[in-house]
Amino acid sequence: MLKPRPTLTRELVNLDGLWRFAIEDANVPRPWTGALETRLEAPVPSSYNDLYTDPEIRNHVGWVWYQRTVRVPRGWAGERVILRLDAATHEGKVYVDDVLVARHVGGYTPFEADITDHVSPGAEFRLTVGVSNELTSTTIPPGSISVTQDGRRQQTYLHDFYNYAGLARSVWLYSKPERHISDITIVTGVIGQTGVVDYSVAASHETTVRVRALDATGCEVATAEGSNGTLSIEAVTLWQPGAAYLYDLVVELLDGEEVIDSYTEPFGVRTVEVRGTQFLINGKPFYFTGFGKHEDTAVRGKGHDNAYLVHDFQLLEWAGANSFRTSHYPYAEEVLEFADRNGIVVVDETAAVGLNLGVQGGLTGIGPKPTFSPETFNHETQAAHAQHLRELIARDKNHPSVVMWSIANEPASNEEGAREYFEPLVQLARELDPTRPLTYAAVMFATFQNDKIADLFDVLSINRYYGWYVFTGDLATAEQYLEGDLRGWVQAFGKPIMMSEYGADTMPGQHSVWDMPWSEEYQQSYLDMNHRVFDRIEAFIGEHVWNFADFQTSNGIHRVDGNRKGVFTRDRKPKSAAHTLRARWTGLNGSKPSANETAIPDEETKTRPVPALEGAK
Ligand code: GCB
Repeated sequence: MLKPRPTLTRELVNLDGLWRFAIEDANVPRPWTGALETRLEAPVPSSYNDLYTDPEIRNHVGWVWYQRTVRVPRGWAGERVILRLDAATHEGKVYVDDVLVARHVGGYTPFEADITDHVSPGAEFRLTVGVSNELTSTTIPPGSISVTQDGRRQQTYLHDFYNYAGLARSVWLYSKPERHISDITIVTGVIGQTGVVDYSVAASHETTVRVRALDATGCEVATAEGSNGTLSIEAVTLWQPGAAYLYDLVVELLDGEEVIDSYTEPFGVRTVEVRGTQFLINGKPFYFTGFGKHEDTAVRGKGHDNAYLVHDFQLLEWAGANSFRTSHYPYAEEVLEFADRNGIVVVDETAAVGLNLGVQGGLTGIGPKPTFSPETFNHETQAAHAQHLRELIARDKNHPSVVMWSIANEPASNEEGAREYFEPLVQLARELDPTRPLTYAAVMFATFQNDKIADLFDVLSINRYYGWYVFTGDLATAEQYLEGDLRGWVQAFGKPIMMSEYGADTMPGQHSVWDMPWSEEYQQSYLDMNHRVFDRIEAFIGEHVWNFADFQTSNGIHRVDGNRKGVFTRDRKPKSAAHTLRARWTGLNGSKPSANETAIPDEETKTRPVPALEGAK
């Protein structure tokens, strides 16, 4: 799906700003038919949850309504007029005056409506958007809704981060010609010094397609005709981690010599490959350093904010991080474009977090019901998951920064039914994008002995909290178990392995000379312990600390105003651990620390179950 951009033939109006806002009111059954009766306004983009002091709004489960008037530019006669919402979390309904023009399920991917037949150039219309925050057993991510004794609806879910909702990304109105480009796919390769750029263009009508590749200075370096083809760029400058270089693909639809539509898609020339136990970018082994992140800031929740975008990337660079995972949902497109321009590598994840009833069983990992069954997560859930995968890949396929898809976070990959659930999704992802490796982040209960899906994937991504949730405060024992665990995976599957989560909650200002959980020193020692183990494992390809910054969660006795595993506070102040990481990562400079195999534990350490997890399926 093309991001709206102003071009020679397309114009773009940004609809961000303050919109009228109200939560659904049973007395106003059709709020889109007139002016929304409210004294509230909500900023777009922003989650709405933390804006107001009224708990009824924060705790509301169901639809909320946004409204504004929009004037269609008078010069758009004869053009198609399109409304584009970058996201409506988790479901959106869009009305132009009284007419429903779009409905979309899935909170983190864009959708559009062609509203040409409902509006007139030069005239205003009433734009009303309904957004629902409901999560059920057939949504991704999943959740469930219950009713309290006094009749209030309550939302619960199986993921840690707060269920922020609303219009957290931009809304656009744009024009495009009647005969237009509808999609572009770019896949790059390298032969010697030559960049090989396979492109394919989808268009609304059959007509001549011309493509031109421009280098970063705007000079034409290759050109071709036809809706599919290959461009060769001599003496190509590669897109490299830490050294981004972008070309532009200018795609034109022609009628004779007349350009009837034009669209420019930036791209980078790079290759990605898993070979043996290595992850190669441009044929060179790549070692991931960085974080699992969240889109999360005070007041605006998941609202996209360019100031935080720029600052977060500054902090990534400061810490020597070369990558991050979009845990646990697709991030705003601005984030990926910024990663493209700044040479930061991205593991791009779907919103499939919480497909695991085992987490309700606490550390036993035995949930009240099986995760995959007709009554729990079933074919309908899987169909929703497939749709999320399609929309993610359709949106992000041309970003050079994206080097791998993560299909899910911590699914119950150890339970019966996991293989039947995931195998078709893996197949779908490979059909949609044969070029990028696939992974999923494995939960603690999924071990190399009981996991049922790891062989389907290219990279093993492991979430582990030895020294935090288990062996709390005992880093010596944690170290042995971690090492046994990682070596077990490597031996069982022979694939590259990375740590997709490891971390310890930390209160800034809490200090101790002992191994005291929650202290800044403990977070540092915990990370050091993990790093010692990583550096002893040959097949190890990367480390993503959980989390970049503290973030808001649902209420719970494990959380103090949110999850405090951030290496930075929620307002981006470094905890001591930030300096620990900076010292290590700036020293590594993107390459793997030399493996030190001397401390291989005996066979027994690999297979000994973690006492706290004993009984886990
Ligand atoms: C996990 C989850 C992540 C949580 C984290 C934690 O395994 O993937 O979403 O926030 O643990 O801190 O408990």
